[in-house]
Amino acid sequence: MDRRSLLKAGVAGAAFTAAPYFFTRPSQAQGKYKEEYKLSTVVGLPFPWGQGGDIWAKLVRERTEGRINIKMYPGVSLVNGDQTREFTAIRQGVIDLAVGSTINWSPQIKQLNLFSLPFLSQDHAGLDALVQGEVGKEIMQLVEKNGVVPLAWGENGFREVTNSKREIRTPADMKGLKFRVVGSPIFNDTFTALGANPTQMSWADAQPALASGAVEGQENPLHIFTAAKLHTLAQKFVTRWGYVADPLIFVANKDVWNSWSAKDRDIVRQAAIDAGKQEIAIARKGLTPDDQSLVKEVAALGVTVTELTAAEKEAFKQAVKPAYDKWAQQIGMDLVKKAEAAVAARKKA
Ligand code: X2X
Repeated sequence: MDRRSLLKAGVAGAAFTAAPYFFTRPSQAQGKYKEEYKLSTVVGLPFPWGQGGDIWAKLVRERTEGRINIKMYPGVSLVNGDQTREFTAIRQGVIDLAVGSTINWSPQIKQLNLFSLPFLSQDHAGLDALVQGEVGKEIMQLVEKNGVVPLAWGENGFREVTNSKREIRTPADMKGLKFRVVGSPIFNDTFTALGANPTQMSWADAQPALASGAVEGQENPLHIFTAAKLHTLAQKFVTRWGYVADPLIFVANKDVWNSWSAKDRDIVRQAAIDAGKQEIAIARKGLTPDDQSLVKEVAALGVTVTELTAAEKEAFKQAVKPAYDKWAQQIGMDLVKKAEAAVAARKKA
């Protein structure tokens, strides 16, 4: 073959192999599986959240007999630690699968701020009433409408306020304290309403900022407190105000989802549901009325743990009302009213 015919054959070959790409895109074609699927989480194995991701990956590997191989990428490393970009990256296919917090995806889906309305969900029964009822269904539909396939619920947990300076028992105790808050502006508004001084930053940046004293406090579930050893980052005071609980959502990128057989989709969905249930149980361990072992564990670290009376909680609730009302409007009053009614009608344990 001379050069010219070689070239022709090459071009023809390229055109032939490229053709299916234009029609179906290899990553979307059913039956074409990747060697590895990337699963994003913010925190890893020592945390209930990371365990949820790990359980999901293991169940899928077992039940698909290795057809679907999931690798976990904690620290939101696929988006360089910027958790507020995670949802967009899932939609775009940079991330195949994720177990993500409603807080981190709320910049893209404003209704997810519902769970960050201060003092809305109140207790585990209230949170269950939200996610397992009409409200949860509507939220899942919104995730789907935003281009990502929702599969199951998990839970990060009730976010307790901690700091290095003093015991917090009243809103006045928060005055002037510098807090790291998560990446949704509702947290700025809530902490500002309490007279505190909030700064938004990623979880990755939060830890050095606490260590250096650049910020004095933060809010996160107690499992995050112990697993991240926040007492070693000067956090000596914890107040259990239970103002916000962030659910987690197990999701898949749409093209990845469509590339799997119906049978494998069923397996992945059911595995997410099973992993989510297990993860929620892990996230609540030591924080239920009959088992307060995690609270004791935190106290045993030399940390002052403050429990609030109903009246003391009410004072915080009143103080944050401007932030609640402002964000209720942004989220949509229909959804907020539904959520308030669901919580009010909850079955108390
Ligand atoms: O950044 C946080 O505080 C964390 C880990 O709880 C979330 O990702 C919402």
